[in-house]
This record gives sequence, structure tokens and C-alpha cells, in this order.
Amino acid sequence: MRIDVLTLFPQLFEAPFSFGIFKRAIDRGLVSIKIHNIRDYAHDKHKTVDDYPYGGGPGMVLKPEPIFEAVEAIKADILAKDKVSEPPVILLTPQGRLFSQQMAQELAKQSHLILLCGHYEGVDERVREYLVTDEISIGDYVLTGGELPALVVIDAVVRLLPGVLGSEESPRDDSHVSGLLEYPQYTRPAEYRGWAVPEVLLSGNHAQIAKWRREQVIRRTLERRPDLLKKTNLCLEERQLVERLKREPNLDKESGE
Ligand code: JBH
Repeated sequence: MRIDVLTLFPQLFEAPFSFGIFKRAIDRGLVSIKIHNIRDYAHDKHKTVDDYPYGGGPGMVLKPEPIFEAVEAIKADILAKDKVSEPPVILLTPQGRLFSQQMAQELAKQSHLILLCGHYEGVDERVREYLVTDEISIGDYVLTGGELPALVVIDAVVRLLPGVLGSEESPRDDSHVSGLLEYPQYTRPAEYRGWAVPEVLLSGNHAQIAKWRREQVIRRTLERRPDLLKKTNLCLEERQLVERLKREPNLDKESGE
């Protein structure tokens, strides 16, 4: 996969791709990430990328010309190399569709993505109307720009690409893939400051362990994210467990077995 990012702050993208799983994926050629400074596509000698809004009001608006020309240059480069169809041009903006695991899975199927980092004040509407194909928001809170959202989207997508995660880090059982939260994990020591690891995990009884974990998954999701439980298809046994847990007096205490 190739990902092109258009931003006013290219340095914000340096550290995240220099370490760990991202770096390994890039070094192995599983993904190529190109960061472009919108300012490089400015026309005048002052490298102007924004201007006052028509009609007045606070803040500045990103001008259309540098963004159109940057995206067109990237598309021309992609076409010359791979002869593929038009890649999606995604604007990160608080007005976009709320990002989800399902959207990450859809994006991971693409061979190219172009991400455009918007800023809170805004981007000239003609960019949205005639250049951008999708608009994504990572959540309802105020951020200063689309750079961190772009990094969030890239992280969620790149880890889904074949070969990026080792079998150890396998994405299959992640929460939000199953649609439910994860069961609690423990490692050594078996007792720390008097707090013991649940007996069942030390028992070596794999059927019992699987049963305990399944119950923890349902219990946690019911306590913390009942909204997720509603959206997930549960088997009969799981539905019965939900009903049983709902009748328990102190569900919020997160009691053990
Ligand atoms: C995207 O994801 C959004 N949430 C809040 N603020 C933003 C600012 C710029 C781009 C967002």
C-alpha cells in the first residue's frame, strides 16, 4: 500500500514512522508513506496556503490551488507508476464520518490512499466538493488539525496489512474486531503485593480457561460498553450469560468467579 499525506506540518509525521511496527513495515516494503508539505505547492514567493474567509469571520481558510495541485501531482505519480484507478482522497475533518474498525478494514483493501489534513477553521469548500472523496473524523473533541487524526487512521489501517503484524501480535482477536472488549490478562508473578492471579488461569484446564475468558468478555462489555453488545451477534450460550449477568446484583463490582 502507498499512503500520501498532505499537511502543513510534515515534521509531525517523523517520529511515529521511525519506530516499532511502522518502521518494520516500511523497511520491509509492506507500506510506503510519503509526506507532502502543502506549502511546497503554494504559488507566490511568500508560500501562502491560507487566506481570509469570503464573507468575513474569524480564522483562515486553506486555499484551493495548492491542495488541488498537490493532489493532482500525487495522482499523476501514482498513475505513472502503477496504472491504477483513482485513489480515495480522504479529508480529516470534524465534519467527517466517525472512524471505526470497519472503515479501517475497508481502507486496508485499497492500494493507495491520499490523506489531507484539514484544520479547524476549514478548507475551501471546493476542495471538499470537487477533490475529496471521503471525510473522516476520529471523534467529537476539538483538535487543532488533521495531523493526529491522519496518524490514527494510518495506524489502524497499516496494522491490518498482510505481514505487518507478526503472529504474536495477530489482529484476529482484537476488541472491536469481534465487536466486544477483551478479557483481562495476567503474567508472572502469580501473586503480587497479595493480589493473586485468578486460579483458573493457573489450572492448565484449557476448556475452563476458555469458558472463563468468554464470560469475562461478555461481563466487561456489558459493564463498560453495553452499546457494543447490542451490535454484536452472540450465540445462544452468550445470550443466556448476558441475561444471567444482568440479573446479578452488583455487576459493577467486577467480581471474580
Ligand atoms: C479532524 O477527527 C476530528 N476531531 C476533532 N477535530 C478534528 C480536527 C481536524 C481534523 C478532527
